[in-house]
Amino acid sequence: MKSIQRIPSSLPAVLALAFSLTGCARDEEPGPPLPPPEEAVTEEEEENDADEPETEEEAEARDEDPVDEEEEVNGAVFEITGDDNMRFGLPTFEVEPGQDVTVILENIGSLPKETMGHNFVLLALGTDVNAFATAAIPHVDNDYIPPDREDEVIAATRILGPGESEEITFTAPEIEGEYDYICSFPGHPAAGMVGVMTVTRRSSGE
Ligand SMILES: [Cu+2]
Repeated sequence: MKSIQRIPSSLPAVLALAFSLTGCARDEEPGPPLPPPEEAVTEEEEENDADEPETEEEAEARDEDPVDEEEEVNGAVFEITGDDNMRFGLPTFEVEPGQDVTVILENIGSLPKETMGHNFVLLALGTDVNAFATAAIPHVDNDYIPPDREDEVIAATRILGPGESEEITFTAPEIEGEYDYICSFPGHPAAGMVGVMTVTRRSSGE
């Protein structure tokens, strides 16, 4: 029998040679030329600074002005997501009495509408959320709004499937308070797909 010698007995010598070569290379190579590290400076910051200075008038108008000015009240937009975890992306928001409010609901989930659809249903003050949610269960054909309780709905979207969105506009109630909103898809309110819209007069100083 012949034994086959696979490993050169000179392995240590090879390693030593490699090592010494590396050492040589390190010492003698000048290294690749580095690209100039400049260039990445943004120009946006400067423009912001230019816009920044606020006139005294503007500052005063913002800080003071305790009087209710209708013009300031209008035009609030809220983007609310719904997801496969049965959560609203915006669990609370605040509006002023009589304000024009736009809500854009977007279903950012991927599960099918039939099993994980979402809507946004804003309920009148004092609505029994659990009772409403229970009553909604059989009404898939009405976007899970119980027809006999539509008077308890201030505003609502339809049920949205994945990737769908809907924008609704309504006038905030005149009465201050905390208004519940829910996704009335069966099981979702109980799972936590609820939120609160607070109606309050922000500008009342004290
Ligand atoms: Cu839902």
